[in-house]
Amino acid sequence: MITLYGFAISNYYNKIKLALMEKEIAFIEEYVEPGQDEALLKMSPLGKIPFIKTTDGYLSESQAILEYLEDAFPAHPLYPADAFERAKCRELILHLELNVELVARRLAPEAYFGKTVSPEIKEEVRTKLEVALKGLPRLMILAPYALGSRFTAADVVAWPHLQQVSSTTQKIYGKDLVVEHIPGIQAYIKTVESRPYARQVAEDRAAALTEFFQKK
Ligand SMILES: N[C@@H](CCC(=O)N[C@@H](CS)C(=O)NCC(=O)O)C(=O)O
Repeated sequence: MITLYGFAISNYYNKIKLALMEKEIAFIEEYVEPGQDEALLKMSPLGKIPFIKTTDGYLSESQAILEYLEDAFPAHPLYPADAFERAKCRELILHLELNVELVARRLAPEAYFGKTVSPEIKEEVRTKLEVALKGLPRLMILAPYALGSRFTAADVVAWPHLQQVSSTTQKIYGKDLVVEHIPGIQAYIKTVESRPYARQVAEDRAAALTEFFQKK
């Protein structure tokens, strides 16, 4: 049995939760906030979430986790069988995480945590994000899924991250840069959410977000 640690407002947590569900792997969730507590650092070296517990030990970094799940539980594959298609799947995932999600994440302190991000950083992020988002339609097929007719690991990553970036850019720039630069993205999000497991993850996220903003 896998234990998934973290919380449901995290897009990285929801990436792994959706992968576990789509692959029909038995798991339990344990609520953990990121931090620098010694006990936490033994399980997740930088104190980040998500991380998982397996029969062999703890594992952090969502992409390492996703690929571990694919290797250890080959049923219900999330990666294409063909080597080049698998590489295209990884290419899109890297682009989404390195050039889009991580760039937009610099706005999170102001968007979600009541802090201020300087106008210079907002401008720099906007320029980088627009270049990265304009590249996505060159990689995403969106017919109906990210890479074509099959639901793959690329969807497990694109769905939570693009929603997060949409929400962040609406809060900081007053407009959704994802919708602006990726034609068809709203229909795509709806298609993913027509899948029962994605719907479940979305419902859990909405409940966690309500609780998070009530606490603030
Ligand atoms: N590269 C990491 C990113 C995970 C991440 O940034 N998680 C956030 C929550 S969404 C976190 O733990 N932040 C606390 C921190 O950065 O110290 C992964 O793919 O798992």
